[in-house]
Amino acid sequence: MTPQAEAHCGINRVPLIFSTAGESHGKALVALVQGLPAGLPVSAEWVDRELVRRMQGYGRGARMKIERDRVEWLSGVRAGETLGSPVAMLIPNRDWSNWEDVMAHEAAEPGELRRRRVTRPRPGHADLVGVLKYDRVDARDILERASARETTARVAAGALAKRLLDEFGIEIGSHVVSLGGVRATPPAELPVPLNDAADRSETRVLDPSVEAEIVRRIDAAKRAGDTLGGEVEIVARGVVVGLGSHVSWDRKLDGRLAGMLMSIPAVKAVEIGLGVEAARRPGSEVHDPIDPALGGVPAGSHARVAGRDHPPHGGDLRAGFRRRTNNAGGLEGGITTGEPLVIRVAMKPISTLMSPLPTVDLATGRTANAQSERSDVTAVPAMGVIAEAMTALVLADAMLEKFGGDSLGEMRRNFDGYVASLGARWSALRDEVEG
Ligand code: EPS
Repeated sequence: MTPQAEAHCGINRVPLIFSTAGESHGKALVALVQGLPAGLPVSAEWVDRELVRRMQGYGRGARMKIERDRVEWLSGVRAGETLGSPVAMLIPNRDWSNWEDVMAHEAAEPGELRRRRVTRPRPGHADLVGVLKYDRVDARDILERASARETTARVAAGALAKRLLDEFGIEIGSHVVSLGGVRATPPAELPVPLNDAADRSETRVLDPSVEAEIVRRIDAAKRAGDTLGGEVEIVARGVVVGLGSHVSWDRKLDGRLAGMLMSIPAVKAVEIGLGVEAARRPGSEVHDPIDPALGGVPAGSHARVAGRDHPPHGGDLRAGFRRRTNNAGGLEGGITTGEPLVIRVAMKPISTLMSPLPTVDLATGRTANAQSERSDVTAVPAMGVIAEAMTALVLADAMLEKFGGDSLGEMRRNFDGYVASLGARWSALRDEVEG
């Protein structure tokens, strides 16, 4: 839910709301998405493709061999199109059959729940703070929901947001820029579509020269019972100028993106454009000169999505008001510039260590080694897929905020009208210069 989702004069004015439910070893995960326009073509195949991408990556644990994440529609879709009503999706947990007794919703004997109790909280996980806050004796009551398994439902919701953005020529992709301390050097011009290239590698780096070293470090961390973090870059191309707003703090798109991305489990930092480096350089080396000589670029020319050769709409996303560089990462004043959005997200190493760190045993009060649950050595490649989903949800929300519409057709008319007006403004300026 976006910040402006709060009651507005008693009227719910939120464009896009999404929520998730489900425990890691519960029966299923659920994603609920409200606010999509009617008439958006959707398919389970489209959602499943994203779910499968989230399960990939070198360094994942045994759970990913058990699951075959697939979505089941519960509501809001008919004959392959959204109805404008809430879309509910279910993703069953195959592992549930191994956990039915431990995770039983009701227990004839409370003792049944004593199996697989977690009393030695893992430093870095929500275990200890969760049991203190929620007054539980078993940290399983916390970790089942804190588990990154929940991100499956986020990716399902994000897939619908991506589908909407795809209609407007927006392509969102990601690639790993560092893992386990090994830094990749991606090509200066990123491939289009980005994910076709990144998904070819099981580390999702766009630099073959470092792949073997990353794999070596993951293998070494596994042997040592350790875990690894890393950074991912998310790029959204084909975004029109003017999403988000400077008028109120809660409508600034950079704040909305950072908040949503920071909510991904284990994410500790988000950078936009130059990010932290911008703080170290003078303004003349940071801000992007605006250059009318660069002229206009047809909408959709950055994005060749869903196999389409032609953008689904005409016009100019930036109306010629282009920048020579993109240090701003596509955002000025909390508003999109029409240049690609470029965001980097940093993930700490997963907090379940097979060679565990010291902790307190909540049953005895004594020092003990933290509990080791089955987990991943690293999930940085998967985090990129999750970050794409979160970015898509923010952008879809911002598109709906600007262009509204109960149906996709109405939204498209509003969008086309805006893009045409940008183009007309640019043409009038050119006439002035030339005539
Ligand atoms: C995950 C499922 C989990 C973990 C991982 C992500 O499955 P299980 O706990 O059964 O092994 O592999 O969760 C965590 C990293 C965590 O810290 O909780 C998934 O589906 O992504």
